[in-house]
Amino acid sequence: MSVSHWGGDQTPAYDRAAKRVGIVHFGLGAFTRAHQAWYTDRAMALAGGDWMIAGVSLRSPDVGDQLNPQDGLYMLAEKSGSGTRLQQIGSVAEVLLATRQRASIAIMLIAPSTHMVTFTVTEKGYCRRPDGSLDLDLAEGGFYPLLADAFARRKAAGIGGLTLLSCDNLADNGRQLHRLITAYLVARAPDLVDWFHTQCRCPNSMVDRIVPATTDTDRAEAAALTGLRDEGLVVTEPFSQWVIEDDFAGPRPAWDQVGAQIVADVAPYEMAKLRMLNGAHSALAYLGLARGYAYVHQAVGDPDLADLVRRLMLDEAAPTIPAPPGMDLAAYAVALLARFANPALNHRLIQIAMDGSQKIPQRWLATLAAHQARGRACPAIRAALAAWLRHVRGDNGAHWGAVDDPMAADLAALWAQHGPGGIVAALFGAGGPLASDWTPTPEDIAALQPEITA
Ligand code: CS2
Repeated sequence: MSVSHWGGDQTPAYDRAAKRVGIVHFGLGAFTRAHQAWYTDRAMALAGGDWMIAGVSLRSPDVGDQLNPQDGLYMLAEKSGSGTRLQQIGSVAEVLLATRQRASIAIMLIAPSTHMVTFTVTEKGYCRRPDGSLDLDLAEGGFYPLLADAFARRKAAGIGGLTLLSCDNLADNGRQLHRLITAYLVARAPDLVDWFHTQCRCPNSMVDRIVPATTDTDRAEAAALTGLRDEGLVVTEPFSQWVIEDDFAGPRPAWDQVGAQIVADVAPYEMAKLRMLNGAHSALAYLGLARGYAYVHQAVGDPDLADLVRRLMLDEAAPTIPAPPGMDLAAYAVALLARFANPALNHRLIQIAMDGSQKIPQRWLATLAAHQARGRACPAIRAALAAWLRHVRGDNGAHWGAVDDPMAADLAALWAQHGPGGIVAALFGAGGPLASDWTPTPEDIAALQPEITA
């Protein structure tokens, strides 16, 4: 195995102490450390700028406990079959905890040098009700009040607006963020709505890098290679992609000089990524767990499942997607299968299976709806949907533990009430919590029936 060590030549090529925070990031988990922080680190090394990132954790002190004692520094391990490449990332300044450090967060958010607020709070972090509207009660415990407070102070002090960049796997993530913040302000601070609309921007973005949760084994391996114990270590694949809509309220890091694509329209990239990569991922998760696999590379190594996700991507998802400029969707599917097969990542299926109720609308239901409009069925997605229904019934629980989903209790109650004969209509039919543009037809229900009755 080849290893590039963490060493002198890998330390940040800029003076961290002299740089100011330019970005406040909500949800500085492993994904952002392997993605946005890595782009920002290289952008500062190449083109300069005050773009240090201050992370905000809303509830858990864990990330701050890992990174603050290390002065925000951590290692990124890119792993593939041919070896591990370790780099040190220097773009994180510190991590603040919302429940304890509200005043410091406010100072960060209103600093004139802060130009961007970025988000990886996961699908459920946007506090949407099943119908997509903002749940105001939940929103009070999320990022919304912190933003409203910052807007009020920036407005009063005549400081410019912010670029608010969602980096979560939601369809139209920027538009959704804009709509949800607007809803919060209308309810709680209507005098800020105009300021927000005129001073701030919420570009859409598509983010892509596979980042499994770091394990103690990963930390021990890295320590053996470097001689340094790194609590903030993140593990990822060599591939990464970031496509951002060219719609900023002010300056931004030179992300485009280090591989990010700044484009007029993100939608085709986002549809391809959500429906093909994430759609296949979720299918592998539920079908793979049911077959006793633990990792993505094992599931995609099963010829039946490989065939199923190939069909899901090429026959079902791809025809619903306008080809993104310069991207060939058939080649994209081949590349995705190779990424899933990466034997060094140990990407847990149970990690992907989490929060299915929040994920499947943009991953599967949008594709189902597009085909339904043309009178076509999607057998691969249907099989995946049946596997998800069995998963949330608790079929994998003996081995994998309780269902991890904000709707777990509602899903269990619906299963208990409706049973296999009624669950599909109860969930996806009119008025159901996952009702969407796709309405299951009697044929869909009949096709799903045998698989969920088992
Ligand atoms: C995965 C994603 O956990 C999941 O739901 O599908 O985190 C996936 O690995 C990333 O979106 C890849 O960019």
